[in-house]
Amino acid sequence: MIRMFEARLKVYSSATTDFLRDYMESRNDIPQQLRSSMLYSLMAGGKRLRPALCMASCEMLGKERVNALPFAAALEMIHTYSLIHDDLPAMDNDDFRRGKPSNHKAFGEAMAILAGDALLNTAFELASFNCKTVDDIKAMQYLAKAAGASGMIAGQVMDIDAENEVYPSPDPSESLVMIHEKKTGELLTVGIMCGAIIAGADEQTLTALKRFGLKFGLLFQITDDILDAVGDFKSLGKTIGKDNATSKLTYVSLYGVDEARERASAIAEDAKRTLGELPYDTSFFSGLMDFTLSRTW
Ligand code: GRG
Repeated sequence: MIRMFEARLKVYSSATTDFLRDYMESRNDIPQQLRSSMLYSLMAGGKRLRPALCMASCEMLGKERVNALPFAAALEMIHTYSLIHDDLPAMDNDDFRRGKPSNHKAFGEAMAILAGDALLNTAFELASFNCKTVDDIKAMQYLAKAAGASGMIAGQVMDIDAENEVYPSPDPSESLVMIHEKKTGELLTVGIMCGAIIAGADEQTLTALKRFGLKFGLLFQITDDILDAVGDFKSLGKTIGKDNATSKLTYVSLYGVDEARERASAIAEDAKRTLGELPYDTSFFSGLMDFTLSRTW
């Protein structure tokens, strides 16, 4: 299952990288230094998971992945913007990302802020100019909401509050789920939903995909917490051990590595059960669960 998943991830990843490179090369209206800074982070590697989820759900519902490709690339632009801003000294203050100096280390803080802003806006230019159907417009609305002030950015705000021990719930485990769902889960989930929307999914399918996506988002962030504790810089391409150094509330700080792993496995099983409700070939997404549980990057 993992091999099949990895082979398909590679196909989606190359399609995304080629599309992003061609698109950015065509945008010679963007000032050269800004375009270099945007391209630096877009081309620094990364798993391309969000675009893969989008194209895979589009294919799962029977439409060719090319229909979801501009949208998938837009998702990767938004994700890349979030990483650039997350690494800034005012946020997580990270010097490395995707195995390279983070954007502000390579281009300076001002250009990194602007490259993030530009990627966010360019994502919506790209997605909106490729809207051909009412479903495409619906997908864009979902994307704007998930990435926005009540979605991923709200999650980042909760995360910053948590550093000052201000939590969204008196129950730490509930707080963790709330922060993870917003900060990480929303964008991953909307990737899955948008591919399906573009392929004409009905509301029942979208509801099931949303439930699956949020479970997957939580699983993904738990494994991110575990990798921060036991992963290595070479595989991950970013500084590790930061959560412990900053006494951050994570699955590892709350439960320890072993229990965090057990919880991750239980969530993966639960997410697979949700997939079982869908009358489609969900093998890519079951493979995603196994890949996430054993991932090292
Ligand atoms: C608006 C100023 C301003 C900042 C926004 C929204 C935001 C900052 C940050 C988003 C929060 C964030 C970065 C969440 C982390 C999610 C996560 C686990 C990222 C790593 O994703 P991977 O492993 O990365 O898919 P690759 O490099 O493989 O793409």
